[in-house]
Amino acid sequence: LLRQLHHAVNNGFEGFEAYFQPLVNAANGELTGAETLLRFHSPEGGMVSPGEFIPILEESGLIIPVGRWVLRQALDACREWQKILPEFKVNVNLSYVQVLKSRVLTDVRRIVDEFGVKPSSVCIELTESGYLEENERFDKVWNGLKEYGVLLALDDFGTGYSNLRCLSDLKPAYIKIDRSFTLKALNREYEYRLLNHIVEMSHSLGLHVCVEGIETEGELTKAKQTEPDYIQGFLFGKPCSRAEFTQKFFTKQ
Ligand code: G
Ligand code: G
Ligand code: MN
Ligand code: NA
Repeated sequence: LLRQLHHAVNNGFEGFEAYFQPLVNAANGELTGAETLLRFHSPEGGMVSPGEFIPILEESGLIIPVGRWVLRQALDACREWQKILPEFKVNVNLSYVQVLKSRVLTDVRRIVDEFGVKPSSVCIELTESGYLEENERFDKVWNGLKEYGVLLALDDFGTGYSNLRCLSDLKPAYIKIDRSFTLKALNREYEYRLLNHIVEMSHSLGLHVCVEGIETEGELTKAKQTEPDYIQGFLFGKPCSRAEFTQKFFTKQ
C-alpha cells in the first residue's frame, strides 16, 4: 500500500479522490457546508478506507503533499458551490503531522488566497492527538490560522483525554461531537444530560457545536432537542464524490 500511495503522489495524485459529506443547520436542516474526506482507489481495484491509508501517509510524510492536494480539491469545489450558495463552508481535516512537520500555516494561506475563497469560508478540523506533547508548535500554528481568519474545529470531541485543556488553550470556533459519543448520548440518560451541558457550555463560551453520526429520524429528533448548531450524518448524506454532491444538493430535481 505504501508503494501504491507513493506511486499515486508521483503521478499527479492519481487514485486519490476528495469526497464530501453535507453539514446541515440543525434548526432547519438546510445545507451549510461539507466536510472533505479523502479516498484512495487502489490500482488493484476497490477503495481503501482512510483508517488504513491515513496512518501510512502520516508515517511516511506523504500526508504533507496529499494534504495540500486535498485542500486544493476542497477549495475548488467550495468556489463552485459558493456561486449558488455564497455562505457555503468547506471543512478540511488536518493531521497533526502536517502541523508539526510542515509549513502548514504558509501552505493554507497561500492555497486559500490562490482560490480567492474567503478564509472564513474554510474550517480546519484538528483532533487533539499530538497536542499534548508538542503544544507550543501547535499553538503557534493554530493561532496563526486563527489570525488569518480560517475557522477552527476541534474534531472527535468526546474521544480524547485533553478536551478541557484544548478548549481553554485553543478556543476553537467549533467542536465536533464524535459519533461514538453521540451514540452513547442518544442511548443513555447520563450521557444525554452531559451532551446537553456540553452544548450549553459551548454556547456560553461562544462556540458552535456540530453533532456527528446522525443516521435516523429518531436520532435527529433527540439530537435536535439538545439544540446544537450543526448536524452531520448519513441521514443527510454519506460522503460522496464532488459530482454526486453537486447533483444531490445543487441541481434542481
Ligand atoms: O470518511 P471516513 O469516516 O472513513 O474517514 C475516517 C477518518 O479519516 C476521518 O475521521 C478523518 O480523521 C480521516 N480523514 C479523512 N480524510 C482526511 C484528510 O483529508 N486528511 C486527514 N488528515 N484525515 C482525513
Ligand atoms: O473523524 P472525522 O469526524 O473527521 O470523520 C468523519 C467520519 O465519520 C467519516 O469517515 C464519515 O464517513 C463518518 N460518518 C459521518 N457520519 C456518519 C454516520 O452517520 N454514521 C457513520 N457510521 N459514520 C459516519
Ligand atoms: Mn473530521
Ligand atoms: Na469526528
